[in-house]
Amino acid sequence: MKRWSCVLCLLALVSLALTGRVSAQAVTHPLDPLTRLEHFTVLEVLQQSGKLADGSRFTRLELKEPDKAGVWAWKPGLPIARSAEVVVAQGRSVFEATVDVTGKRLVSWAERTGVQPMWVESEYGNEVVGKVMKDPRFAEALKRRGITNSQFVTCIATPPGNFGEPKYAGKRIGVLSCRLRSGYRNTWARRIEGLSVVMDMHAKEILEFTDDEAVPVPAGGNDFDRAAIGKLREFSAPLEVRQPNGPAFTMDGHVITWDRWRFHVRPDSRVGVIISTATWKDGDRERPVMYQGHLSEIFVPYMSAQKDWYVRTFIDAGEYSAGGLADTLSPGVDCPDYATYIDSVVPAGAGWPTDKPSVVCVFERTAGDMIWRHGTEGRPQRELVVRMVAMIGNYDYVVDWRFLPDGQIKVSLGATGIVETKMASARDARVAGTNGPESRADAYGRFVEPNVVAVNHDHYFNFRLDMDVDGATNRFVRDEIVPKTLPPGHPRRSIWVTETKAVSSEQEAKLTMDMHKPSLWRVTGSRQNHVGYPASYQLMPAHSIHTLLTPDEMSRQRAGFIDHHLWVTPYAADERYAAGDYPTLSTPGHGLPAWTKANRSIADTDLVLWYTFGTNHIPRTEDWPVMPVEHTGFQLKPSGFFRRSPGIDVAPSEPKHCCSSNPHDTETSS
Ligand SMILES: [Cu+2]
Repeated sequence: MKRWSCVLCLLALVSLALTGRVSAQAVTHPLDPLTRLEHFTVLEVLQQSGKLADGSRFTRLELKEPDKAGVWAWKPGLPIARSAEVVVAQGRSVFEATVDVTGKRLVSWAERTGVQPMWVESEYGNEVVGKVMKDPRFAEALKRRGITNSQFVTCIATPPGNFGEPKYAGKRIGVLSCRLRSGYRNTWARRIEGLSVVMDMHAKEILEFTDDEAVPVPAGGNDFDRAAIGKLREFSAPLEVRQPNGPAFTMDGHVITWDRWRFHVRPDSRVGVIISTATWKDGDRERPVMYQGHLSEIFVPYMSAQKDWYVRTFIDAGEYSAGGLADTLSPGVDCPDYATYIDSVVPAGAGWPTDKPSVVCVFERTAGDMIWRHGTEGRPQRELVVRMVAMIGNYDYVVDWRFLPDGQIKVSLGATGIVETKMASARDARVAGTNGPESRADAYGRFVEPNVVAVNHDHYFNFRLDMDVDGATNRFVRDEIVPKTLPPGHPRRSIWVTETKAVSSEQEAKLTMDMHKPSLWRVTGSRQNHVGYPASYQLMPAHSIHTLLTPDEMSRQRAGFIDHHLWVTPYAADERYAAGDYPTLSTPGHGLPAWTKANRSIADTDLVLWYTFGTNHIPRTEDWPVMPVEHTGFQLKPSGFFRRSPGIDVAPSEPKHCCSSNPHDTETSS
């Protein structure tokens, strides 16, 4: 029996090595994503229940996670019960359903009132968009801009947020965004500017049509593909990272084991990728660190007051991820060519399972750094990366979960893609010698071309971190770093000391970084280390910002999670998205602000950290026409979790090309 299972293991490994790909075909863990077959089972159950109507739109069809305690207790070989959570929009109504996939039956079907479903792909080009494009006012607007053929124009409808205008209350409002597509691949700098059209996506009516200033579309030429760039510069020698014996991690279904780490990876249509049951093997014990971690929400408000621009306050993950937040990754571009890929299945608008290949890649890397060194002793750094890239309109977000041999988990978030640009009017245009050194538009963005302004904006990200440090019962503590003055006569006047404070309620745990009042944020478990400290993990922020939008700004209220860098809540299975389940055209206060109103206790319980970080993006000419990846992020760092430096026993690497510092010496050294 044992021998057979080993043979199967080997076959699985060989097939992984040959294909470098994991597809959701077999269920081997309770958190595995729904397979294509299971997806069909859900559709069949819903169809047979008679709940579906013509034109039902699916905005979610995913695994409904089993009970958390059951997942921790689960062992290979034990039965796995499968369920699905489904959100279906029918006309103006939203229904939430739970389907028992194993038992093939509908468990629940309930209408969720007062919310709007996620924007689905078919709405971008909804027939009301076609209606606008056939409207004589549209032809006139194009004509004013010197465009005689609307065939060369592409328009989409997107949700404009919610600014509390009573006439739009409860309506499914879309605003038009058009670009000239003739001649160039990159149409982002070819916006039809000054045209503001509001549409009712359900009634298929044009509610408002304003054509302000007819700003000409720039002649173009912002392509960045190889053909457009011309001669490419090459480095004089190749640089390769190779893994001739394959990766040092194993993938058993969706469970990855690497070094001391073991965790589960699951693609998810809304948040891209979910890391679950992360444990560290400490001797014979598998010590839990984190039950689950994932991106929870994104908020990108633009800083232009102009009529067709102020609506740009995107709550991206919750508004736009219906087709799957994660984009397909390209080997050699998005991930090293030796990476392993994970495929996903996402529901198309009509619910049909759609394969989305290679949405997550897993690979090891080394950048020539060290885990530690002293004198001639040291150990090479190496890390395991789980990557997904979300492409949302013009922007691409690279989300890396990085596992290190010293017990750290780092999350890097890289923003790249194309900055959103506004076509500058004649008054605004930066034409040398005509408008002086500063133009009116400079306050709202930076010129990247004489007629093109890249508009200022923020990027905020919220991550949900369900920490389980040595088990589910945890405590959140702050180590405040406070100055201490010393008594008269002491040669030193002051030092600083730490004061550790347990934080016991949700209100107390709404924290904002302040360089003048620094503190460490830690989650402690019930286990004590050899010197009596509770084993803990620290959430360590990196660079971030705090919002400058005023509290009465409705877009800020709709993305209320940006009010604090950190929120801590008691675990609740249905609290997953920082701006609430339905941020599309939402009213203020959903998600974290609503949940924490009850001021629940977070003392000695199962707790969840919600970390918000962000950047003010003042675009540079170097961000144009395509932006080099800008990284930010955070880390989860062991603190008192290990009795000594956890990277101490990593084996040193054997130098392969010893002692040759001169490239001309290679002959003698090899
Ligand atoms: Cu940006």
